[in-house]
Amino acid sequence: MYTIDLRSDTVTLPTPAMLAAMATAELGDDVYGDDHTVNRLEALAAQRTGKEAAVLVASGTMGNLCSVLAHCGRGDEAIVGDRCHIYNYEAGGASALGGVIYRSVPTTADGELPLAALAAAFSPGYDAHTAATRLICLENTHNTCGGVVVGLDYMAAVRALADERGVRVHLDGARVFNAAVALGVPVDAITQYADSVTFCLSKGLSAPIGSLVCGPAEFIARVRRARKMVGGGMRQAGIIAAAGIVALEQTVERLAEDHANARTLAEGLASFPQLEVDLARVQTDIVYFGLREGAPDARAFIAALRQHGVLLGGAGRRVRMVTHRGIEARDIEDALEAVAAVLRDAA
Ligand code: TLP
Repeated sequence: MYTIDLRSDTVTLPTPAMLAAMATAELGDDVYGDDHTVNRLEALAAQRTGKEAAVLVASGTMGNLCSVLAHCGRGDEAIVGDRCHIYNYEAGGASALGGVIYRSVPTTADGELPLAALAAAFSPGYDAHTAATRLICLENTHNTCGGVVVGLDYMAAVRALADERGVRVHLDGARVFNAAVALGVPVDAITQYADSVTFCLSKGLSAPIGSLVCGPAEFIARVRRARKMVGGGMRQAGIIAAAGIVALEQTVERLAEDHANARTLAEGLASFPQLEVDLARVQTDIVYFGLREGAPDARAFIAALRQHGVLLGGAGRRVRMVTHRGIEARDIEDALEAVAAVLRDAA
């Protein structure tokens, strides 16, 4: 039985062009700044995101951690959305390692932190009781809101608020290229509103490992120090960077196929009365859906679909399917047939 792996776009394998580039990459010791392939990738990432500099890190989590550590000192506050990845799924890194306080504000279904809630979350700054607010973290696309694209007008409004209050904006752009493709804009049209951005090479862009943090040069120097502190100074990292360059040069436009497949998948899922799909929020490669009464709970649903060779994630009564380069239109049809069979058996 062949497997249709819809757990995440992180399961993508490197393309043949990536493997070829890795095999012939010019390498050096990157901690000395000698790996020209890493240097080329960092320059390309900075250029694409419209930032002065960039640094390669092992993962999105490491990129966000080092960014927050570079923006905030011990006892400083970072405002985060209550549904964001940094706050929920990164092991509280900046609190644990940097003494940074996360102040969470509610997240709308569109992945936004309401401006009034953001403004109210700032500490007054003049009071000896309060920690100083230094940073706002946004996420685009917003994963747990369904991979929704956070709009440019909203990003601009947050930028304006941050400037008015003298704080920085960090964008968790793990899937910011999905947002750019969905909006039909170059990625710097989004990243221009953030001081710093982390994006991932190892999700829909199909590279095996790696994320980039991009921002002002003096900030990136602090990120490099934080990266070293958490053990992320890599040596002949050009092996990874070579695949990353191919990812940026060859796989960005392809994300539109993942979005189209996700849409077909979501529309198919929406035809089952036992499933609850918010089609308006299926905008990129992620499809979250609810399991209504009459459907099994997530654990049973996931186990039953596994018997049909379909893998997905989720908990409680909410599950997630993600499309990616390993998924073709035919796989979507087969996955929908498997879902139909599982729901029939459960009835
Ligand atoms: N997300 C993973 C899981 O951790 C949930 C996934 O499969 O979606 N920011 C966002 C918005 C993310 O979705 C992720 C990964 C990260 C950061 C962390 O990236 P990695 O896994 O490279 O540390």
